[in-house]
Amino acid sequence: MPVSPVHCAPRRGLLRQLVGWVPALALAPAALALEPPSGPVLLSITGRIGQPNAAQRADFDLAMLDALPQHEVVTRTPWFKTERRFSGPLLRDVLAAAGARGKTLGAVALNDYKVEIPVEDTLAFRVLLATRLDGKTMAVRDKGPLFIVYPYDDSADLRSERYYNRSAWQLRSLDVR
Ligand SMILES: Nc1nc2c(c(=O)[nH]1)N[C@H]1C(S)=C(S)[C@@H](COP(=O)(O)O)O[C@H]1N2
Ligand SMILES: [Mo]
Repeated sequence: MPVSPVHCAPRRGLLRQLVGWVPALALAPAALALEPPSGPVLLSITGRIGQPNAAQRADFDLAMLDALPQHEVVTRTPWFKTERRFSGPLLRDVLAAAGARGKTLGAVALNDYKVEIPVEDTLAFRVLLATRLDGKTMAVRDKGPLFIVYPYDDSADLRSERYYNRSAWQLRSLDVR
């Protein structure tokens, strides 16, 4: 029996939703809706997010990032002569707080540097959304206030242009796609 397109339409919509969701890395949404920031917004997450706290986006101030579990990555980098200690939340936890569901992050920095970061990276590695360098917040002139840092000293693979390119300093926004 032929199925009319009218009958197919809603089913195709559902299927498209499932096809979109299942292979995408589903990051567990936070249990509660994200509170709005009270201080200056350092990071805006747009795109496929389930926990917005503003129109079409999840904004984070420093206090919100500090409220997430804190991690440290002590590593050499291409940017500094010596090993340095970066700290802040894991990028995966920031994405989870925004209820992000996607495969790719379109990162944009304050200097308009743009790069695409696979969400998979955030699950495979301890990718930090660094808020501090050696315990101190970073000024814009010191590549702050937010710096995406991979644990470069963990593997030779991470010490490559591929991952250095994805290490956006002066990060301002992430678009979840
Ligand atoms: N905000 C910002 N982040 C950035 C860049 C940039 O120009 N701006 N350059 C990227 C590239 S291409 C590399 S290899 C590394 C090192 O860049 P640098 O040599 O400009 O420090 O940082 C990455 N992160
Ligand atoms: Mo680069």
